[in-house]
Amino acid sequence: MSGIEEKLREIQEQAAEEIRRADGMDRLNEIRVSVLGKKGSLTSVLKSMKDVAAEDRPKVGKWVNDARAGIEQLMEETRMRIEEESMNLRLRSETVDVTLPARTPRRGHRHPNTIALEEVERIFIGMGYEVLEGPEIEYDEYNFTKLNIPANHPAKDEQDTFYITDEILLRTQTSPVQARIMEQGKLPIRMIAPGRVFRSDEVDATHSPSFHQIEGLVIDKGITLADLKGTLDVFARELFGPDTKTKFRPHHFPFTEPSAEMDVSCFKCGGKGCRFCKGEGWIEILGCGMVHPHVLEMCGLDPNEYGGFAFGVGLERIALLKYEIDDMRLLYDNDIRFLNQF
Ligand code: 2U9
Repeated sequence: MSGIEEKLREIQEQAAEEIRRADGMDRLNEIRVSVLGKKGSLTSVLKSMKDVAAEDRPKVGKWVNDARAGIEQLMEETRMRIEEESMNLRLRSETVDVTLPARTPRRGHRHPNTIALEEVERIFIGMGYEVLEGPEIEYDEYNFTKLNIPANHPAKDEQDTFYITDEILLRTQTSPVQARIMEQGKLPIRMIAPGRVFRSDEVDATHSPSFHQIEGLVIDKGITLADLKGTLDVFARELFGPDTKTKFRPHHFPFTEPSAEMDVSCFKCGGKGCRFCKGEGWIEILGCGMVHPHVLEMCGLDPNEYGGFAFGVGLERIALLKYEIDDMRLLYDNDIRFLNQF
């Protein structure tokens, strides 16, 4: 009997020593199995109870239970110690120093086309215009017919494009947006329509099969050529500086009558003539005119009651001029060294 008591003390002492030295939960579980498991040292003592005299069993049983309770308590305390230590370790290693300066993200910036577009939009919004958009894939009817360019008209040749079917094409101008707005019949109209347009052109320094236009349209009662000139004069001064002068040269467009092209005095030399304006003193900027009565009719308006003016400007042309870029292809190359400059 005293042999059992001795054995139990030994098991308890050895277990306690091992538990104290345990450095993690895995080791602690190993000890648990080796002492309290099915083939564990304490369990084998329990199994040998059958050899103990019946009158001694309660006492021996109590020793075994006490030893077991002692080991279990020590294990529980150790488990808590290990978990606390590993939590402290994690807290220390995962500390975030909130006083460190943040990593600065690489900022992108606006493309010269976008800068120019937003500048033009700002000017017209300031004069009470709406900015409206429409589909890039259009009906031939809206892109050409309603704009006074019937089948076989020579202007259709100049504006050759990509046809999807006989009736559906990639728009060659943003004018169909205005035609659609006129048809809705909500008057007066004061709008600009920016967007991508397409032409069957070869790529060179001044041409691309896809470029952008900004067209404008004003429709109301009593609109005159003076309104057109005054509006575009303000636009030119806002865009190129307060000393900018404008010049209107007669021109022809199928959708306006009369029509004109507008030049601005060279903002480099002030009109004296320099390399930038090729010695002219003037730079061609846009086309414009009074909306053709036939176009008004085809878009559902009575030309005796309503009239207005329209204009169209190439966005890339504005960007090239304003930022003194000499090749349109640079705008589409996506070379970050080029784009970073604006
Ligand atoms: C409607 C009626 C009239 C839009 C206009 C121009 C003159 C023009 C060109 C400038 C250079 C296009 O980008 S470019 O190639 N545009 O000269 N556009 S008047 O006239 C309209 C539009 C819609 C219903």
